Amino acid sequence: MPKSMLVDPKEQFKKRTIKFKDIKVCEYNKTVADEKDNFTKEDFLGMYADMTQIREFEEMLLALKKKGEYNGKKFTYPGPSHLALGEEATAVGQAYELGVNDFIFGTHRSHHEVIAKAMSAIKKLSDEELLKIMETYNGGVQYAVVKKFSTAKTTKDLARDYFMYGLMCELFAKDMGFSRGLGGSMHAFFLPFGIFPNNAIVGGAGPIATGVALYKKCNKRDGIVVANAGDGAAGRGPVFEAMNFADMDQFNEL
Ligand SMILES: Cc1ncc(C[n+]2csc(CCOP(=O)(O)OP(=O)(O)O)c2C)c(N)n1
Repeated sequence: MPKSMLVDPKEQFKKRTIKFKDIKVCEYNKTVADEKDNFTKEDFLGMYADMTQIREFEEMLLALKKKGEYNGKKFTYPGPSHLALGEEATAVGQAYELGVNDFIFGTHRSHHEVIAKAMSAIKKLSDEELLKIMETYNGGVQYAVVKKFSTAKTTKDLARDYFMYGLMCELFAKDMGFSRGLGGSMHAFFLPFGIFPNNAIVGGAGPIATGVALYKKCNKRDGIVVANAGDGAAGRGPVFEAMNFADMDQFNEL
Protein backbone atom coordinates (compact mmCIF):
# COMPACT_ATOMS: atom_id res chain seq x y z
CA MET A 1 0.00 0.00 0.00
CA PRO A 2 1.61 3.34 -0.95
CA LYS A 3 1.85 6.16 1.58
CA SER A 4 -0.48 8.25 -0.55
CA MET A 5 -3.33 5.86 0.31
CA LEU A 6 -4.05 6.53 3.92
CA VAL A 7 -5.40 3.67 6.04
CA ASP A 8 -6.87 4.95 9.29
CA PRO A 9 -7.40 1.96 11.62
CA LYS A 10 -10.18 3.84 13.47
CA GLU A 11 -12.15 4.25 10.25
CA GLN A 12 -11.14 0.88 8.85
CA PHE A 13 -12.42 -1.14 11.80
CA LYS A 14 -15.55 0.91 12.54
CA LYS A 15 -18.68 -1.21 12.99
CA ARG A 16 -20.74 -0.83 9.83
CA THR A 17 -22.60 -2.61 7.03
CA ILE A 18 -21.24 -2.91 3.51
CA LYS A 19 -23.99 -2.34 0.96
CA PHE A 20 -23.89 -3.30 -2.67
CA LYS A 21 -25.74 -1.67 -5.50
CA ASP A 22 -28.29 -3.81 -7.33
CA ILE A 23 -26.86 -5.55 -10.37
CA LYS A 24 -29.41 -5.81 -13.14
CA VAL A 25 -29.36 -8.92 -15.32
CA CYS A 26 -31.23 -10.08 -18.45
CA GLU A 27 -32.19 -6.50 -19.20
CA TYR A 28 -31.93 -6.72 -22.97
CA ASN A 29 -35.39 -7.02 -24.42
CA LYS A 30 -35.38 -5.79 -28.01
CA THR A 31 -36.64 -7.28 -31.25
CA VAL A 32 -34.83 -7.30 -34.59
CA ALA A 33 -37.18 -4.49 -35.66
CA ASP A 34 -36.00 -2.37 -32.71
CA GLU A 35 -32.39 -2.84 -33.79
CA LYS A 36 -32.93 -2.17 -37.48
CA ASP A 37 -31.78 1.44 -37.37
CA ASN A 38 -28.54 0.54 -35.60
CA PHE A 39 -27.20 -1.63 -38.42
CA THR A 40 -27.04 -1.56 -42.19
CA LYS A 41 -28.38 -4.31 -44.42
CA GLU A 42 -24.77 -5.19 -45.21
CA ASP A 43 -24.05 -5.55 -41.46
CA PHE A 44 -26.98 -7.92 -40.97
CA LEU A 45 -26.10 -10.03 -44.00
CA GLY A 46 -22.43 -10.12 -42.99
CA MET A 47 -23.29 -11.29 -39.49
CA TYR A 48 -25.68 -13.90 -40.83
CA ALA A 49 -23.04 -15.19 -43.27
CA ASP A 50 -20.51 -15.48 -40.42
CA MET A 51 -23.00 -17.33 -38.23
CA THR A 52 -23.84 -19.74 -41.06
CA GLN A 53 -20.16 -20.37 -41.70
CA ILE A 54 -19.55 -21.20 -38.04
CA ARG A 55 -22.58 -23.52 -37.96
CA GLU A 56 -21.35 -25.38 -41.04
CA PHE A 57 -17.83 -25.65 -39.64
CA GLU A 58 -19.09 -27.19 -36.42
CA GLU A 59 -21.53 -29.47 -38.29
CA MET A 60 -18.60 -30.63 -40.40
CA LEU A 61 -16.54 -31.54 -37.32
CA LEU A 62 -19.52 -33.29 -35.77
CA ALA A 63 -20.10 -35.34 -38.92
CA LEU A 64 -16.41 -36.28 -39.15
CA LYS A 65 -16.31 -37.19 -35.49
CA LYS A 66 -19.48 -39.26 -35.52
CA LYS A 67 -19.51 -40.74 -39.02
CA GLY A 68 -15.98 -40.18 -40.32
CA GLU A 69 -17.50 -38.51 -43.35
CA TYR A 70 -18.64 -35.05 -44.47
CA ASN A 71 -20.12 -34.20 -47.87
CA GLY A 72 -18.95 -37.52 -49.26
CA LYS A 73 -15.36 -37.04 -48.04
CA LYS A 74 -14.01 -39.59 -45.59
CA PHE A 75 -11.67 -38.39 -42.86
CA THR A 76 -10.66 -39.58 -39.44
CA TYR A 77 -10.70 -36.76 -36.93
CA PRO A 78 -9.24 -38.00 -33.65
CA GLY A 79 -8.97 -34.54 -32.05
CA PRO A 80 -11.32 -32.91 -29.56
CA SER A 81 -14.63 -31.54 -30.75
CA HIS A 82 -15.87 -29.03 -28.21
CA LEU A 83 -18.49 -27.54 -30.45
CA ALA A 84 -20.49 -24.33 -30.09
CA LEU A 85 -23.56 -25.27 -32.11
CA GLY A 86 -26.31 -22.79 -31.32
CA GLU A 87 -23.87 -20.24 -29.86
CA GLU A 88 -22.96 -18.63 -33.16
CA ALA A 89 -24.68 -15.32 -32.42
CA THR A 90 -22.78 -14.66 -29.19
CA ALA A 91 -19.43 -15.00 -30.95
CA VAL A 92 -20.43 -13.01 -34.03
CA GLY A 93 -22.07 -10.27 -31.95
CA GLN A 94 -18.93 -9.92 -29.85
CA ALA A 95 -16.60 -9.93 -32.85
CA TYR A 96 -18.72 -7.35 -34.68
CA GLU A 97 -17.88 -4.81 -31.99
CA LEU A 98 -14.18 -5.69 -31.65
CA GLY A 99 -11.45 -3.95 -33.60
CA VAL A 100 -8.44 -5.74 -35.07
CA ASN A 101 -6.29 -4.52 -32.15
CA ASP A 102 -8.74 -5.88 -29.58
CA PHE A 103 -7.58 -9.31 -28.44
CA ILE A 104 -9.62 -12.39 -27.56
CA PHE A 105 -8.60 -15.24 -25.28
CA GLY A 106 -10.90 -18.23 -25.46
CA THR A 107 -11.62 -21.53 -23.81
CA HIS A 108 -11.60 -25.21 -24.75
CA ARG A 109 -14.72 -24.33 -26.79
CA SER A 110 -13.60 -21.54 -29.10
CA HIS A 111 -13.89 -22.39 -32.80
CA HIS A 112 -16.86 -20.04 -33.04
CA GLU A 113 -15.04 -17.13 -31.37
CA VAL A 114 -11.94 -17.68 -33.48
CA ILE A 115 -13.85 -17.78 -36.77
CA ALA A 116 -16.06 -14.82 -35.83
CA LYS A 117 -13.08 -12.66 -34.85
CA ALA A 118 -11.25 -13.57 -38.06
CA MET A 119 -14.25 -12.73 -40.25
CA SER A 120 -14.66 -9.42 -38.40
CA ALA A 121 -10.96 -8.54 -38.81
CA ILE A 122 -11.09 -9.38 -42.52
CA LYS A 123 -13.99 -6.92 -42.94
CA LYS A 124 -12.04 -4.21 -41.09
CA LEU A 125 -8.58 -4.60 -42.65
CA SER A 126 -7.75 -3.12 -46.06
CA ASP A 127 -6.90 -5.36 -49.00
CA GLU A 128 -3.26 -4.21 -48.78
CA GLU A 129 -3.07 -5.11 -45.10
CA LEU A 130 -4.65 -8.52 -45.72
CA LEU A 131 -2.27 -9.32 -48.57
CA LYS A 132 0.72 -8.34 -46.44
CA ILE A 133 -0.46 -10.62 -43.61
CA MET A 134 -1.07 -13.57 -45.95
CA GLU A 135 2.22 -13.12 -47.77
CA THR A 136 4.32 -12.87 -44.62
CA TYR A 137 2.62 -15.02 -41.94
CA ASN A 138 4.57 -18.29 -41.57
CA GLY A 139 6.64 -17.18 -44.57
CA GLY A 140 3.49 -17.26 -46.72
CA VAL A 141 3.32 -21.08 -46.86
CA GLN A 142 -0.46 -21.26 -46.35
CA TYR A 143 -1.03 -18.41 -48.79
CA ALA A 144 0.95 -20.19 -51.51
CA VAL A 145 -1.41 -23.19 -51.28
CA VAL A 146 -4.65 -21.21 -50.96
CA LYS A 147 -3.81 -19.04 -53.97
CA LYS A 148 -3.74 -22.20 -56.09
CA PHE A 149 -7.15 -23.64 -55.12
CA SER A 150 -9.20 -20.60 -54.15
CA THR A 151 -11.81 -19.37 -56.59
CA ALA A 152 -12.24 -16.12 -54.65
CA LYS A 153 -12.80 -13.03 -56.79
CA THR A 154 -11.90 -10.48 -54.10
CA THR A 155 -9.01 -10.14 -51.66
CA LYS A 156 -11.40 -10.37 -48.73
CA ASP A 157 -12.84 -13.67 -49.97
CA LEU A 158 -9.32 -14.92 -50.56
CA ALA A 159 -8.46 -13.97 -46.97
CA ARG A 160 -11.56 -15.90 -45.77
CA ASP A 161 -10.41 -19.02 -47.67
CA TYR A 162 -6.89 -18.50 -46.36
CA PHE A 163 -8.02 -18.30 -42.76
CA MET A 164 -10.37 -21.28 -42.90
CA TYR A 165 -7.64 -23.35 -44.59
CA GLY A 166 -5.04 -22.53 -41.92
CA LEU A 167 -7.54 -23.12 -39.12
CA MET A 168 -8.78 -26.40 -40.52
CA CYS A 169 -5.23 -27.68 -41.09
CA GLU A 170 -4.47 -26.74 -37.50
CA LEU A 171 -7.43 -28.74 -36.20
CA PHE A 172 -6.52 -31.69 -38.40
CA ALA A 173 -2.90 -31.68 -37.12
CA LYS A 174 -1.49 -30.83 -40.53
CA ASP A 175 1.81 -29.11 -41.15
CA MET A 176 -0.08 -26.34 -42.97
CA GLY A 177 -1.94 -25.38 -39.79
CA PHE A 178 -1.23 -21.90 -38.45
CA SER A 179 0.80 -23.55 -35.66
CA ARG A 180 1.97 -26.41 -37.89
CA GLY A 181 -0.80 -28.59 -36.47
CA LEU A 182 0.84 -28.78 -33.06
CA GLY A 183 -1.84 -26.77 -31.23
CA GLY A 184 -5.03 -28.26 -32.61
CA SER A 185 -8.59 -27.43 -31.71
CA MET A 186 -7.96 -26.06 -28.23
CA HIS A 187 -4.93 -23.93 -29.09
CA ALA A 188 -5.83 -22.36 -32.40
CA PHE A 189 -4.73 -18.77 -32.76
CA PHE A 190 -3.82 -16.12 -35.30
CA LEU A 191 -2.21 -13.04 -33.84
CA PRO A 192 -2.54 -10.69 -36.86
CA PHE A 193 -6.33 -10.78 -36.36
CA GLY A 194 -6.12 -10.34 -32.57
CA ILE A 195 -6.90 -14.02 -31.91
CA PHE A 196 -4.73 -15.25 -29.07
CA PRO A 197 -4.41 -18.90 -28.06
CA ASN A 198 -7.48 -20.35 -26.46
CA ASN A 199 -6.93 -22.40 -23.37
CA ALA A 200 -7.79 -25.96 -22.35
CA ILE A 201 -7.52 -25.07 -18.66
CA VAL A 202 -11.03 -24.11 -17.58
CA GLY A 203 -10.90 -20.42 -16.55
CA GLY A 204 -7.27 -20.17 -17.71
CA ALA A 205 -7.97 -17.26 -20.06
CA GLY A 206 -9.00 -14.95 -17.18
CA PRO A 207 -5.60 -14.25 -15.62
CA ILE A 208 -3.72 -14.43 -18.92
CA ALA A 209 -6.00 -11.86 -20.56
CA THR A 210 -5.75 -9.62 -17.53
CA GLY A 211 -1.96 -9.69 -17.77
CA VAL A 212 -2.14 -8.80 -21.44
CA ALA A 213 -4.54 -5.96 -20.65
CA LEU A 214 -2.05 -4.66 -18.08
CA TYR A 215 0.67 -4.82 -20.73
CA LYS A 216 -1.51 -2.82 -23.13
CA LYS A 217 -2.28 -0.26 -20.45
CA CYS A 218 1.35 0.19 -19.31
CA ASN A 219 2.60 0.44 -22.87
CA LYS A 220 -0.26 2.64 -24.08
CA ARG A 221 -1.28 0.09 -26.72
CA ASP A 222 -4.55 0.46 -28.54
CA GLY A 223 -7.45 -1.93 -27.92
CA ILE A 224 -9.16 -3.94 -25.21
CA VAL A 225 -8.69 -7.57 -24.16
CA VAL A 226 -11.54 -10.06 -23.87
CA ALA A 227 -11.44 -13.26 -21.84
CA ASN A 228 -14.25 -15.61 -22.77
CA ALA A 229 -15.39 -18.13 -20.18
CA GLY A 230 -18.14 -20.67 -19.69
CA ASP A 231 -20.40 -20.54 -16.65
CA GLY A 232 -18.34 -23.33 -15.05
CA ALA A 233 -15.13 -21.35 -15.63
CA ALA A 234 -16.71 -18.24 -14.16
CA GLY A 235 -16.85 -20.02 -10.81
CA ARG A 236 -13.13 -20.81 -10.69
CA GLY A 237 -10.60 -19.11 -8.43
CA PRO A 238 -8.25 -17.81 -11.15
CA VAL A 239 -11.15 -15.99 -12.82
CA PHE A 240 -12.11 -14.25 -9.54
CA GLU A 241 -8.45 -13.50 -8.89
CA ALA A 242 -8.16 -11.91 -12.34
CA MET A 243 -11.27 -9.76 -11.77
CA ASN A 244 -9.96 -8.71 -8.36
CA PHE A 245 -6.55 -7.89 -9.84
CA ALA A 246 -8.07 -5.91 -12.72
CA ASP A 247 -10.06 -3.79 -10.28
CA MET A 248 -7.11 -2.82 -8.07
CA ASP A 249 -6.85 0.93 -7.53
CA GLN A 250 -3.12 0.98 -8.25
CA PHE A 251 -3.77 0.64 -11.99
CA ASN A 252 -5.65 3.90 -12.09
CA GLU A 253 -4.34 5.78 -9.08
CA LEU A 254 -0.57 5.43 -9.45
C1 LIG B 1 -8.81 -26.67 -14.43
C2 LIG B 1 -9.62 -27.67 -15.20
N1 LIG B 1 -10.46 -28.51 -14.56
C3 LIG B 1 -11.21 -29.41 -15.25
C4 LIG B 1 -11.10 -29.49 -16.62
C5 LIG B 1 -11.96 -30.50 -17.39
N2 LIG B 1 -13.03 -29.75 -18.10
C6 LIG B 1 -12.96 -29.46 -19.39
S1 LIG B 1 -14.28 -28.62 -19.95
C7 LIG B 1 -14.99 -28.62 -18.41
C8 LIG B 1 -16.32 -27.94 -18.20
C9 LIG B 1 -16.26 -26.45 -18.42
O1 LIG B 1 -17.54 -25.88 -18.25
P1 LIG B 1 -17.83 -24.37 -18.68
O2 LIG B 1 -16.72 -23.47 -18.22
O3 LIG B 1 -19.21 -24.04 -18.22
O4 LIG B 1 -17.74 -24.38 -20.25
P2 LIG B 1 -18.65 -25.19 -21.30
O5 LIG B 1 -17.94 -26.51 -21.54
O6 LIG B 1 -20.01 -25.37 -20.71
O7 LIG B 1 -18.63 -24.34 -22.52
C10 LIG B 1 -14.20 -29.29 -17.50
C11 LIG B 1 -14.53 -29.46 -16.08
C12 LIG B 1 -10.18 -28.62 -17.26
N3 LIG B 1 -10.01 -28.61 -18.60
N4 LIG B 1 -9.48 -27.70 -16.55
